[in-house]
Amino acid sequence: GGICAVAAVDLGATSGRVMIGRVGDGVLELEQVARFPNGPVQRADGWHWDVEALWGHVREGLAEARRREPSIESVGIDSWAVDYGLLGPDGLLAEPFHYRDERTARGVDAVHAVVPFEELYRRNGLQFLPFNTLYQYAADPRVVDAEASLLIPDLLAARLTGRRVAERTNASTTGLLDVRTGEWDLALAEALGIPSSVLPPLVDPGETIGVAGSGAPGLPVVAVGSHDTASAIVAVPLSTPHAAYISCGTWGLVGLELSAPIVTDAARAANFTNEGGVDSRVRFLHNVTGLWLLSETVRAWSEHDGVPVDLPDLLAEAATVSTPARLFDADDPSLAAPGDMPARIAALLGMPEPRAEARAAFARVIVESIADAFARAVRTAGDLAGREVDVIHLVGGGALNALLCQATADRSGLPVLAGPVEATALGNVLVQARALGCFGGDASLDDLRQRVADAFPPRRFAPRP
Ligand code: LFR
Repeated sequence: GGICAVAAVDLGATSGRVMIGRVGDGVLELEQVARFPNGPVQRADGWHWDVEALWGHVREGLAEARRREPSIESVGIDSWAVDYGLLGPDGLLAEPFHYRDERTARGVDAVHAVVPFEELYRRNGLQFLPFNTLYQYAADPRVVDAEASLLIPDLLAARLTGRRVAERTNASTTGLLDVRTGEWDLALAEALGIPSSVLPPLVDPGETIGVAGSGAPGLPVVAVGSHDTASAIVAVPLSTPHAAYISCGTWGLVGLELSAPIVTDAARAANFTNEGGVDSRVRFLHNVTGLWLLSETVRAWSEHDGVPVDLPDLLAEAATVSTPARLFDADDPSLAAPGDMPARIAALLGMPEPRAEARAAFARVIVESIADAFARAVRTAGDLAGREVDVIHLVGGGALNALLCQATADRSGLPVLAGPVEATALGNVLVQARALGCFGGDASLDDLRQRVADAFPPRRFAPRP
């Protein structure tokens, strides 16, 4: 058969990229066309995303992708979750906030005063994260003036196509979807003072959102798992029915794929979430603070030194020091906001900030602390779901970090199968390709994952005693 080509836009919290995906018989390939930095930008009223810059990069990336591969048939967009842009008649009412902006704390109190967390959890099935969209709305007076609120991938899709929709996997992270029906919980929205008119019609991965005008003229925009984690889980080459996954980038999303949500008291107490997956699967997982701890630490040291500190070099050196005796809780809320990361970690460890010669040992403590939190979350997921987990698949940028993969195997006592690194972009590509009919007939998630396993055999880390 022939080869299908699609374009995937994948925006992460620290970088974004545009890729060409090629899919056919025995073929699954990515070609990176553009890669650009992303991150929080500080404005007078707090941390924001520079969505205009992102939009510029996306447009240029798509144009370049089509120059290189004129047969591209569609485009799919994914990004981090929860953040939104409010739209009025002339476009954005304001620059979108970054979920790490502290204003959300006010929203938490306001929401819980109306609907206690226990009840929220029963309704939306989400772990408590202070930046879940419903808390952000409660801290954002402009939501009542908006015509619509669109999550980041939907915002870009609307710029391309003119259509305002809410892709369902990402919508599940707002806190306003009913965990049982997957539909907007309009009664909850009303109780919280969020006009139902701002909540756009829901679409599922695989549906065509519309055809792009300027930006990518004539190209259909296909909904994918527009929550980056939903796309990543599509491309986890799950090797056993009892496999756990860790999607490790800025965050480490640790959990299981289920066919029905778990909203028990125990799941709530363990702060496990039931996010919506592609093909109506449930992403039962816990957010562990992931590579953010390393990237923010390296950023602080680079600023301090006035020259960039190289992360791969640092990790290579960290691998040579002995396993630290003391760890910190990677989930500690004090580590969420940008800035000052080495100082905050040192405070948790009850020690002074490391001098230059102790940086590798400090990086080792960070890696081991992340691995420890990963291992605990895998255990908890298995306990809550009544599954004997037998292997961990670690995908995303973290799969490049051999020290982290080995430490996760050692601390969990389970084999870690690392890769693919570009799981999110692959999941995006595969869902588009399936929608285009490139697989001739219907392909199940198992079929898609088999293609990933064939094209990107994972690297195995066996647990050491
Ligand atoms: C990962 C991710 C997580 C979400 C966090 C904030 O990139 O999408 O799944 O909890 O970012 O949106």
